[in-house]
Amino acid sequence: MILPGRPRIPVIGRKVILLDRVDSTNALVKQWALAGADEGLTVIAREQSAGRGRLNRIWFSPRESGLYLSTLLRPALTARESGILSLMLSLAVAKAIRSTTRLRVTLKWPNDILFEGRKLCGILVEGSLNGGLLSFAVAGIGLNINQEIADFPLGLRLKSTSLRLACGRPVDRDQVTVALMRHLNLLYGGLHDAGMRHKWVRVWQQHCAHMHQPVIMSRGTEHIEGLFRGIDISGAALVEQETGETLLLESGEFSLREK
Ligand code: BT5
Repeated sequence: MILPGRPRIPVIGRKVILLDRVDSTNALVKQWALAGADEGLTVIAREQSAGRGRLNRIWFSPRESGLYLSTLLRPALTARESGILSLMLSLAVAKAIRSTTRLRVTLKWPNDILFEGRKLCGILVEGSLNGGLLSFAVAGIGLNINQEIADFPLGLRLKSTSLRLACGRPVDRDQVTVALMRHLNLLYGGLHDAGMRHKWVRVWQQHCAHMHQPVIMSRGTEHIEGLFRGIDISGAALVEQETGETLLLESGEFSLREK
């Protein structure tokens, strides 16, 4: 039986473009999205010269040793619901890592994948809105695969890792990529299934590196302190303040509070 909203054929990766070098796979997919490209278009590059994170930060993207992938999604979501995409991508990456290497990663809100507290993968979802609805989203994944510690710039060495460092052996990038596409498709098929989304929230929270820990959230110039109590069904963070009131934060920066 095919459930409503579940694609019969895999959507993500219907068309895959492999590039030797590009400035940013997200930037390129965004250009094609604006030109009307179909959902599922996926770009993978061996190297990025201007890989980007959130807020114009840089994603260090050396040749061959990482996976730099962006895919075009055109889900029927409102702006408010679009945070579910980061959540879905994080779970797909965690599952792909688990199935290919047996490693158990942890998740940091909103978009980081960690191993033993070090960043292994970053996710960047860039959406385009049309009247409060998402007209498309570019889902970018940067996963460190075969870097050695000396391959990272000094400023990243203490806080980054790769699958190779975590497993103690080189890891096959193609195998991880294939597993990732499979898990992305499986999860994307459940995007409009409320039961699935609740399950994703539960699984995300089980993998969360900082459940019930004191955190400081920054939103613009505002700083909000409280206990991290999990996420809602749109991926927004629930932060319980000292007053007992729980705030819902859809975006923002986040750090763990020193104890
Ligand atoms: C992210 O941003 O973590 C999202 C990164 C998304 C990268 C992918 S690669 C494919 C696609 N195309 C793109 O151009 N981008 C996406 P953010 O949460 O803002 O974190 C950025 C921060 O992570 C930087 O300021 C560094 O501190 C750190 N960082 C940069 N490169 C890293 C790396 N390779 N490994 C670990 N940490 C890194």
